[in-house]
Amino acid sequence: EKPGDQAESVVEESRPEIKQPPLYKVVILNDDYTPMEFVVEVLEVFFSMDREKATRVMLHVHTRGRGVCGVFTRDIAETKVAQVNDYARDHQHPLLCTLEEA
Ligand code: TYC
Repeated sequence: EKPGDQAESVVEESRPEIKQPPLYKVVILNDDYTPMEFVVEVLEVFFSMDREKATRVMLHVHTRGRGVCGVFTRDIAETKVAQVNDYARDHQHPLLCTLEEA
């Protein structure tokens, strides 16, 4: 063994690992009682939608029963769901948000 052989034998091209974290959809559900205006406000405040998009998503949920508010990593999705559900409860509205694998 020549000097340097051992060190050389363990040198490998390092391939940067690109690990994509699993993503989760935050889904908002329709109900008969939550005011449309409240849902629009929730979409604006918690999902940074402008009024036009928030209104479109709210009407989609109203007519189709459910709709995607956004796609996030697990921690962010869980936080959004908790924030929306807490905010709705605080205002005595039955609005519900859930999390789903993307
Ligand atoms: N269906 C409700 C109403 O008629 C409005 C609504 C829309 C409620 C979307 C929840 O996620 C929802 N007032």
